[in-house]
Amino acid sequence: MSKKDARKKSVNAREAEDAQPAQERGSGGEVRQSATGAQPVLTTKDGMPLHDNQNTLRIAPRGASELSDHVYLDKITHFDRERIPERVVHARGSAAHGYFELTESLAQYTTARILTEVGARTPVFARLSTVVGPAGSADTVRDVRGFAVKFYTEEGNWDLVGNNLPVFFIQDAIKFPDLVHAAKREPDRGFPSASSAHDTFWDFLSLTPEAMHMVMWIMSDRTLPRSLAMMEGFGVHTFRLIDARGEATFVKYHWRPTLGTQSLIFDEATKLAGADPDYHRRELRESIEAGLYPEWELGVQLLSAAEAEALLFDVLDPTKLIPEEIVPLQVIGRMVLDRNPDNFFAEVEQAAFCPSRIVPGMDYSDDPLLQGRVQSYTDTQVYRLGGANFQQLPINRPRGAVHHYQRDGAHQSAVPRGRVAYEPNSLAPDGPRASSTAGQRVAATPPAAGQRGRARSATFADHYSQARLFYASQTAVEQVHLAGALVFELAKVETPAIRERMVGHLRVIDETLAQTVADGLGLDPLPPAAVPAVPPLDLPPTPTLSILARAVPTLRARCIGVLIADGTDAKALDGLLSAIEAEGARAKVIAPSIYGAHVAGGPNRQGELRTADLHLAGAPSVLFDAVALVLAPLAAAALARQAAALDFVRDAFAHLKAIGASEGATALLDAAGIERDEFVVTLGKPAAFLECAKSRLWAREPVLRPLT
Ligand code: HDE
Repeated sequence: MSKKDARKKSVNAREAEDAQPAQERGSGGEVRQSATGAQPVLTTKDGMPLHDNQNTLRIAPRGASELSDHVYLDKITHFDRERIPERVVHARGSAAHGYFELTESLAQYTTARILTEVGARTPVFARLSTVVGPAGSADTVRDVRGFAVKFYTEEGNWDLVGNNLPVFFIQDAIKFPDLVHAAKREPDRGFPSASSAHDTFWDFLSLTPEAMHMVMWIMSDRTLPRSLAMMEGFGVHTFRLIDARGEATFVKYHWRPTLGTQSLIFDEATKLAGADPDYHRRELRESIEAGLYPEWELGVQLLSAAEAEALLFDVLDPTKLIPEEIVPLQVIGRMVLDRNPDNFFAEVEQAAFCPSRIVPGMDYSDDPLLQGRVQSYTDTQVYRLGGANFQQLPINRPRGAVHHYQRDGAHQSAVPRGRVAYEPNSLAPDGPRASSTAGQRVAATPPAAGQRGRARSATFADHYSQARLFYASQTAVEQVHLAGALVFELAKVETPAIRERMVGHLRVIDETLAQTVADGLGLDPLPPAAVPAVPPLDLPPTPTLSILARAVPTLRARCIGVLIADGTDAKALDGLLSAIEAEGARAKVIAPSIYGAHVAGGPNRQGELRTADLHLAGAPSVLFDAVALVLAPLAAAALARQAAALDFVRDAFAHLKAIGASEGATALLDAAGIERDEFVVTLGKPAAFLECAKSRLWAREPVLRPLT
């Protein structure tokens, strides 16, 4: 089929689709559709069937509109109220339904059925978000990611509302509004929209030593996840599990992706934000549609109060983690996301996560940040979702029974029966009552000792030891990235004193890091080191904090961009596509035309048209984990003059990706100035290319992106 025929065919198909409902023309020539009988009749919100959805009621065809047009009013007054306030933080998120399956029982520690019934599957809804940017901002900006999971258990909903980093910026909830105001758009100018690289953020951090551990995490590659399905999740705080005797065990939660943790390179992430601002959201949706279900293991760290007491750090301090070498991680279950939302607003926007939501057998700890969160989330939902009945929305509704005496309020959609709306009562002997056996009980812990007051525990005072631990646990490549991120961010800060205060903190964390950042900024001499409240410790590094130390090369759920053009060898193309599929990866075929390219030597006939998934101009190589150029010499020579093709190859090289090239592609590689290294592989044997495509060639980086 020629390109012209293909185009004609698809236009005809579109017309056929359009023609589904019966069509007629209105007096202005506009298309009016009416139900054929097979379709439901369009109605107002009150259910009144409509005969015209295109024209307002007018006193004459050219006269004024009538205010009594209730059909118009029904439509427009609803439209005027379509938006609700976006979340004050974590405004941009993507979500999916799925299930949690318990594989190991924690019956020794808790009565919670979700953590004791091995094999039981509990429905979940998980929302993964950025923190700082507004709802319409790009997915791949440098930011912490929210990791919120709602478990619809039989004993009520349990919300585990975590992040993709195990620690937080601050130790006390009262500082949260300041942190967020500092990170968000500056109030006088309304920018930057989704970026931490500005004065107010670093001003606040530079005056907040407790944030230094988190600063190391946010400047690491963790804040540039390659995919939502390739990031870890953490409950951050220490929670409690409660056993049948009411005794408590401390617990920390940790999600580990089965696809491995992988990050983008900063330049790649920045270009992706323009190439596809919905990169993560689109991939989540498409992978679930394709049956590649994102999956995580749930691990727990368990410790008694006595074990917690013996640790070097306070378990109530959310700026600290417990290394897995000290308290091992036990895997107890898995979460699989296997269903996309049907409606983004009704489900993703209206989902209300609240850390206050726990089930019997669980309790909070006295972590002062967690205590503040328990209040804040319910409060924000009442405001954001317009009233006290937000738990009745389908996405928030518990799956088990709900019986209480709370009544009325905006958007009440239940119809409670009877005259009794109070307790105790004698008029409703069958009414709900609290249960000493089934009900949630708090941990029987001794009261905390000390004087009442606005105070911070002395056990929270060490702000640098774990920052040092994190930095020391990174591979050399990751340390360079971290220093580069600090240089980038601090170079965007306009106030020299802020930069200098930050470098002063870095000096306490690692002198070499501080010097590298100072060199990168051109800051000489080094500013004085910050003065820590307590002397920092040198803790043994742990590979569990590094991404690259534990990276397992894989192609699972990765995506390879395959560039073809007229004359591409069909056999080579087919061989490559099946090899990619066999590795569990996805391939996207890119061509200079969206209708595809005429390949050579195809099984059917010469010149067969192979369709493309993407147009070259709209498919920069940042969208892919590796690229293949399956090109004939003539096509390669033509592409060698086109910016989109040159950028495609140059960016793939600069982002340390494997480039598979057919012999015919030489002209394009040469024009792009590609040095032939071990990750520029001939496509004669796709296996060799695919082996490289499982990771990045870090050795390329020092020359391409020197830090100073
Ligand atoms: Fe949140 N946070 N937060 N937060 N947070 C919100 O709740 C808040 C904190 C987290 O996908 C808000 O519904 C306070 C830590 C996630 O809908 C708000 C404090 C962690 C989400 C709120 C914190 C988180 C939120 C905004 C300090 C990781 C998105 C809208 C005491 C453990 C949930 C909303 C979703 C959202 C308050 C700190 C994670 C305002 C007061 C620490 C994943 O209630």
